[in-house]
Amino acid sequence: MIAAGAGILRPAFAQSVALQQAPMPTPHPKVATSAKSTERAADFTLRIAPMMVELAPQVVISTIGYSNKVPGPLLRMREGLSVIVEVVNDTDVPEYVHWHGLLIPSEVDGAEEEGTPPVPPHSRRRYQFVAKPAGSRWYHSHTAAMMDLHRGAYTGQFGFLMIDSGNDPGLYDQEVFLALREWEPYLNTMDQDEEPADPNDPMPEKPATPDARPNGLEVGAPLYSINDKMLGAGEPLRVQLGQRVLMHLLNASASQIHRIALFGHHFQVIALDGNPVPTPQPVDVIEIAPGERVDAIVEMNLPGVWILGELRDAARQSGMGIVVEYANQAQPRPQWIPPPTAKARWDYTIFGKPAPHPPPDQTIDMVFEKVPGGPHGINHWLVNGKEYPHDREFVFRQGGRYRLVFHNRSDDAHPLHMHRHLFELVELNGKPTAGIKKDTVIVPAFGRATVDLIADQPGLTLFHCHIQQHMDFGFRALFRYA
Ligand SMILES: [Cu+2]
Repeated sequence: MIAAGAGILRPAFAQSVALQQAPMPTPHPKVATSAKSTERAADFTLRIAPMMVELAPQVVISTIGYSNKVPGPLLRMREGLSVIVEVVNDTDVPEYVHWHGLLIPSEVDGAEEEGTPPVPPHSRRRYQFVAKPAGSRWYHSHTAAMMDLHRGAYTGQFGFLMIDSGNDPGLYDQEVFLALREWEPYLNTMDQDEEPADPNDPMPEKPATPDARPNGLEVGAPLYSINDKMLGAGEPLRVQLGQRVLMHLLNASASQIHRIALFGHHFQVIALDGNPVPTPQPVDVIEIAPGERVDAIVEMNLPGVWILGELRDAARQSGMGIVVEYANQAQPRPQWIPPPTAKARWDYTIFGKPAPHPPPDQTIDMVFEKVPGGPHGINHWLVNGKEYPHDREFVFRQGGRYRLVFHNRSDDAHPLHMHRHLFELVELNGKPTAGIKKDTVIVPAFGRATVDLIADQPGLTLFHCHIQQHMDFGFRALFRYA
């Protein structure tokens, strides 16, 4: 279990606990009788199968998960080593497991668009790759869901994947893994996670005349959890005064951006998407979009019983939170006190550094637009005026430096993800920055983000919005190498 209480790992024991969590390789007859007699045993096995999740007493949902755990087993591996993950698919449909944030070939990346073979129904497939780069990665289903809200990212098929470099300074007393999730999705016309637009936002991509067409159906959810428990239903995160707690936050949601706070405590953000930031900074609120990870250290210096939770009351009261309990506290009820609004804005650029970027070899503009309420009443999405696949429109030359300019001409924020590559933030809504390496970036409503990328991973490369419905309905593009 990686439920908060059970998942608290002291650094000295982290490795051994992780090994327990990651099942030992299981020999399978098929493998043993394979023509390749030299084939080595898998380092990890994941079994995709239907399962039940008890989110709270008498709140039990049915989903598909990995090895009967939500999140799936923690896969902890050493940077630079070759690993084999054997995936057994005990369902009736083909599946893909995507290794999010890893720099690995298209054949094993886990995306149909890139040509990765599926894990066939009631069969198995081995993914073998070299674990890199170090940091907080994750794995999840990359199957299209379309109108089926029981497939792909709507299921419990997600888990943490940590790549250790061996030079982790370990300046913390506890390490916890917190995955944010919603459950039982349904279609509605509300966009649940949208904060009202800040009038101070520059909105450089806002059109002169607003789109008057009615919005289509979005994916909402009635239930939320951190890992597999709703707020108050799981073990609290038990801490002691003066401890430094390293939190690995992951937004494993299919549809919602989340904002998280813990009254009276600061999150010292040390890494974004698993990559150390040039300027670690304390913040009161962490904003995290589907696909993103934030690593932060929290110094426990305000004894009490607190709620680490979503800023939106509706989401928090429907489960998005976890109790943080200091030792020896008599206080019975966990307290939620929202952070001061003025401090609640999230800005990636504060974690960067001022530095010039080398000029790119080529600048690629990508314009994103919404077609409200298309077929099935679902919004469709255009990249440069077209839906997927953009055949041969985006071509990298190996070794080239590319500047991608994301123009978001829609009223939603989108977490844009590039497979198999890291990019460096250059500018966000006109604010320059450098040194922040990510694989997923939120482009605010009517906003603009610019990133630089070195094309050093030959092979088909999928780019998409990490909101499952947006990806399924057009918000995707395939990059190829010349
Ligand atoms: Cu999107």
